[in-house]
Amino acid sequence: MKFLKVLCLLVGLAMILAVMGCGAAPAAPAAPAEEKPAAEAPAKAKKEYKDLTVCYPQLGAESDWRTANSASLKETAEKLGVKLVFSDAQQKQENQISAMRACIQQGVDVVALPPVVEDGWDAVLTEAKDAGIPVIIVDRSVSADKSLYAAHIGSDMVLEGKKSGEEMNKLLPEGGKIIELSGTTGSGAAVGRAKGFRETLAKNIEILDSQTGNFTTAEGKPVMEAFLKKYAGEIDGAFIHNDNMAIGAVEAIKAAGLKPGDIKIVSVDGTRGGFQLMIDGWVQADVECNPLLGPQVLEMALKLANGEAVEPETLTNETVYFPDKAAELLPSRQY
Ligand code: GYE
Repeated sequence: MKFLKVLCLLVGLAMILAVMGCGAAPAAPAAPAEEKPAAEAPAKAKKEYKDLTVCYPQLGAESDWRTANSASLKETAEKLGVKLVFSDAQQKQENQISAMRACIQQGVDVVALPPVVEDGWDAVLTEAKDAGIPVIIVDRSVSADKSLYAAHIGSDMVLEGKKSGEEMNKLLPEGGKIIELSGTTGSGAAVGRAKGFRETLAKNIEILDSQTGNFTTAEGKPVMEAFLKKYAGEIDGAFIHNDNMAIGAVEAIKAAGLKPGDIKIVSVDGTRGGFQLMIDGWVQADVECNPLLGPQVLEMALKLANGEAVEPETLTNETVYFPDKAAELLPSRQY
């Protein structure tokens, strides 16, 4: 049976070839490509920045960090001549997913995704992979399997949390009670910072409460107000996951009649706003988180578009800033 099928196929093929041969233009010379040795075949042209379309479905505009991050991508793309497909998901994962799907449909070369939360990316990452579009995870992490994306570029959020814990220990050497104003629930930044913080926090420091302020000044303020009411006179320190929430929290602390230093604050990002809070005495340590990722992301995007190998994990080098140098450094801060 099998033999018969194969035979039929071969006969069919022979007939097709015969018909093609008869129909061909009589004097047509054999295609030159056929005679060329394989080595001389023209190599596929390497893409340059000007040929590159990169999708950046930004997660939102919740903070000064985010504004600086968006600006870094846009400015770098403009400078290099890369076409950037930019959108703002307003901190909603479903918006980011739709934006990414539109980019896949459009056939962009690379997607660079700053994920608002860690979970729930498997489906769309698989769609990108099936479409042959490499994805760079930028800034926060995802929980999806590493085979679904090409690389991650961003900060070590757990390390930032650890540094924050160490600073809190130094600020409260006798121990004390603190509250945590956390970032967006389920985001790699909030999860990592909370984890690292708890790993280094001294045993004599108690975390009274932890609530999210969604990384915004507007939401940080009422959360701090509620803490101040609930734990009146009890709060020695505050770990605040970003400078924008710290700005809101300080407004609440001021309104409650407290003075700079009454509540020791460790914040994260190192934005100009955070530096100003240090200058004014409200924040005692600001753990740097660098948003200026545009150059690294677009350099990697070009490599990926050309099928080159890239580092699977690129972590940003970061420091901790203190009030003593804040006034001197503020003018040179880029965000
Ligand atoms: O710390 C915060 C922003 O994911 C590292 O998101 C980022 C964080 C940053 O809203 O300000």
